[in-house]
Amino acid sequence: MAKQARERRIIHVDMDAFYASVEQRDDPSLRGKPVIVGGKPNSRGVVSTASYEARKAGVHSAMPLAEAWRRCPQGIFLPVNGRKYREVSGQIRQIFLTYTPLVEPLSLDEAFLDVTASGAIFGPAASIGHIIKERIQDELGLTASVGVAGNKFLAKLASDLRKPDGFVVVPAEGVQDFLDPLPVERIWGVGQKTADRLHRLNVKTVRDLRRLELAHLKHLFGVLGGQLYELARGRDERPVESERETKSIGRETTFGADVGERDFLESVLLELACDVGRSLRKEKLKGRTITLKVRYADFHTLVRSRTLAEGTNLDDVIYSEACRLFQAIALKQPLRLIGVSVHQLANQEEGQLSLFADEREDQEHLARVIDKVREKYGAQSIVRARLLGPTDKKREATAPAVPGGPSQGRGLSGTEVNGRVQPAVRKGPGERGNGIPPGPE
Ligand code: TTP
Ligand code: MG
Repeated sequence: MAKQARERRIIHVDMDAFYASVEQRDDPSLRGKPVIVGGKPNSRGVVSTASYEARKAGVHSAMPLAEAWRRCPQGIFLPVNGRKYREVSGQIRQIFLTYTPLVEPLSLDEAFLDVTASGAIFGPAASIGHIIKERIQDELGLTASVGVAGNKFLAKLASDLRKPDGFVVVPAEGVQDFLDPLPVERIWGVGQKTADRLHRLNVKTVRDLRRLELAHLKHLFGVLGGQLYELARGRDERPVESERETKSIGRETTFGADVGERDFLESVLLELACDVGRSLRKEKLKGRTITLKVRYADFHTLVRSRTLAEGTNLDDVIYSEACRLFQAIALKQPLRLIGVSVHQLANQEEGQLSLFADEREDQEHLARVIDKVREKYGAQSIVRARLLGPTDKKREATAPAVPGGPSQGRGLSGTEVNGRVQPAVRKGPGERGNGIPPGPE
């Protein structure tokens, strides 16, 4: 096992303050300033990211915008421009693919690359990592932090170690020296609770952790104990999985003031469903499971799903299923958030078995035509009658998906396209970002 870990060469690339850096790149007047991406400071959403200048004031991702404003009143607050970040993400991906087809994106700004087989053409992994970093700087005007190591766990740790603009190589023979001084919190799966328990055992660093025997660790932490034992020795055999599938597409909205009227909420659902339908059609996908998420004023959150006989990407179907789920939910308190997502995705050509194929094809054709008109003349060019009411007046912000949320979101505001917002996917989505399934904490 250790042998295999030594043989592989893995690169982990993570862009620095990604959304904020793109904004600073595109508007030189923002450079060197505390930029906070997420929305207006007086809205109820959360910070997607903050430039390193704003981080000095204590602002960080997932912090309520109002709190960010308190901490950094001089901050420049910007909305989330998902389309732009996706575009840059695609350009970064193209650079990666020059060096290996084995690219596993974890989110818009982060990926693992397996370059084990690339050495003969492009040289050692460290050089490839270095060139990638330089190309991202030269061609895209952005900084990335890069880690190079024998497995995913170490490469990810390495890229994070000297952020921003970091470049850390963990040589095969230096793994233990690299790991030993690090605090145990750096190990995947060690959250606050586990760290506290380890600290009580006087285990503060990875070196301390290695003193605990496997049986003892398992006794203390169960499955996680076995994992800690391996990771403390730098062992991790997870392969780099290219073509990570999109697991869901969703939209959610956080209201400026809590909302209790069903009628209004249903019109919001319609808008969200239309948005989800459009994204599915754009990606040429259909999904079988429709999921509704609501969050009450007290933050209690409910998720309800329904699975259909066959996949859909039609706004009306998504909306009517979401409504059906919504009607079965008691509005015991007003809502602060509502969202719709579609899971169990497949290519839209697959599984066309319906008895009502003709009718469905007509609807799909109509949806495509409407998408085209909107693309050409703008989203408001065709609007459903139901949405012509005053539905917008209460909506203030669309909450940024927590990367790592229910699926792997793409980190869009209010959007999850997972596989990375496993509730805010995954990478909350399931703990966004580390590419490792959510640990026990
Ligand atoms: P990260 O890579 O976690 O953060 P970052 O690139 O902004 O900063 P750094 O890596 O230098 O620490 O996330 C990438 C993008 O994903 C980030 O720019 C914005 C988005 N994001 C959210 O929308 N919500 C979140 O809670 C987090 C953590 C990130
Ligand atoms: Mg980043």
